[in-house]
Amino acid sequence: MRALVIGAGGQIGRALVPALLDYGYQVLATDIVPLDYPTATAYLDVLDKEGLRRILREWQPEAVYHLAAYLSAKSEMEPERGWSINLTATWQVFDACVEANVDRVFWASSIAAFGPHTPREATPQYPHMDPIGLYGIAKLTGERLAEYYYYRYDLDVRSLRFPGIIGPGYLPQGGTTDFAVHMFYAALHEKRYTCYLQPDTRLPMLYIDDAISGIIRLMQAPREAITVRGAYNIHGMSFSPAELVAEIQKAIPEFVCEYVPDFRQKLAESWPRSLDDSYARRDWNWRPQYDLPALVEAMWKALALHGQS
Ligand code: AKB
Repeated sequence: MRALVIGAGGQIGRALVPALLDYGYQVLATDIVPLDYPTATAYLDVLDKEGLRRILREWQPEAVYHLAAYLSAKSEMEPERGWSINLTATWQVFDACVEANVDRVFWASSIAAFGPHTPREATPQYPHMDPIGLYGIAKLTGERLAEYYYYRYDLDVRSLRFPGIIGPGYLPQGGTTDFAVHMFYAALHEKRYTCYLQPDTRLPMLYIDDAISGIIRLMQAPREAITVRGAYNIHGMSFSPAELVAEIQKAIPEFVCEYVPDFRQKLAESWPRSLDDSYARRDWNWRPQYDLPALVEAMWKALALHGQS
């Protein structure tokens, strides 16, 4: 199976490329940043439709993983660029994949596609969705577009509504859930952290290994099993900054966190606290492995391996 990964240098791509290689895929990893993987790599600006078409012609992948994104906070600061990367590029990827007869496409949606009138606890698969941030608006539109491409062009697009993703080895930038990764590094190095969300802001989160196994399971599922053509809800765990601080203090008691909320607070408060992921469980056997204590243990182990502690 030949796979093309677009946006391979980001938080998800860095974990997905090695996982696909382990599964025996032949992978071409692309990004605008230099990539260092034991596989073929190429420069690709996701907005360069001709470049994408050429890569699709030459590599002829069966599966495309489109991970290029401008996260929620960054999209508020650079709205035009955010819109282009999050929506125009997604549209172009779908279009180019139809032309190139790609068998399967994965792209990442987000919990940011929900809004203040969405039920925040056990958010259903098909609730009212009225995102207030530009990133979420683009993700919700992307979901509609994915379904449109499936019904109109028979493109087998699959997607997940990712919550915050926590993993070692990469400091995510430009998101609202980034604090959860940054806190680990700050606890190790500075023993203090200034959090831009209020202490009790509970959000859904996933350990990176669960995110990757979710993508792989979803993409390996038979076509007829996929009943959601927008994006699936998935849920792993929920926690607030204060709960994460308490968990980190079990290992580093001197760690202190102060709270100085900024514009990201409003985005976070419009997102779910937990999700009903029963469609994902039923359709392609979504089974996350990590709760908060397991995540924290995995992070300490992985950071020690990366020479961070
Ligand atoms: C963000 O915080 O912007 C992302 C997301 C929830 O999609 N992590």
